[in-house]
Amino acid sequence: MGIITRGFFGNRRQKDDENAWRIPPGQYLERGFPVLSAGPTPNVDTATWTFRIDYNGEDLGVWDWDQMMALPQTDVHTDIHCVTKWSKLDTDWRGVLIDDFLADAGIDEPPEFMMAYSDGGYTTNLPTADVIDGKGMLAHTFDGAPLEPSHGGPIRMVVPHLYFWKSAKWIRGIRFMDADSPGFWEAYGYHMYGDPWREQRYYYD
Ligand SMILES: Nc1nc2c(c(=O)[nH]1)N[C@H]1C(S)=C(S)[C@@H](COP(=O)(O)O)O[C@H]1N2
Ligand SMILES: [Mo]
Repeated sequence: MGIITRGFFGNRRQKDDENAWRIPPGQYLERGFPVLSAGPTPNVDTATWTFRIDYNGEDLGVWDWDQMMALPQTDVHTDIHCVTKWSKLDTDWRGVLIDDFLADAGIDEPPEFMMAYSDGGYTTNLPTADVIDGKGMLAHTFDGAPLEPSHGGPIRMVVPHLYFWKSAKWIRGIRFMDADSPGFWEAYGYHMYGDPWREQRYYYD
């Protein structure tokens, strides 16, 4: 019993060392999946859910659940990093790339900035370049199962190369803007961009 236990933890430690290069500065390896929400979990019904892309209030595209599911579906295997210092390795997401929404709407040259907004009022700002070319998606499936409501189900944004607060849960739309503008946490002093590899946690980082 004692030998089996030691061997088991020994292997885990070795794997942790091999993966150390994947953990950005100031982060620790988390095996669970913490929930971080600024408010209560909204009850989002896929029967009435829509995803909207607009530019200064003018609609460029609107999809209901079935139309979203009819778009190309993409699997993404990636690491995620929360500003509260946990990193989780090897997460698996399935959903629709932002590229595929833009292609479906015929948007060739999107404006430079965007605000993602959610049921419940959460917002977060991103440069459009950081969600296109395969870098951002809407995910409805996590580790092969429907995304849990507490983690943003039925559908959330996932932009894994930035701190996870940029990955809006319960996403309802993205609004294109010509100039950058702070979202919810950014207005409270979080960084406007949020690159975990440069530790851009707070406004002046
Ligand atoms: N709508 C919404 N999206 C959100 C949040 C939130 O409070 N509301 N929290 C953000 C933060 S700070 C983080 S770290 C991640 C947490 O996602 P998780 O709860 O699935 O770990 O979601 C982000 N997206
Ligand atoms: Mo966070």
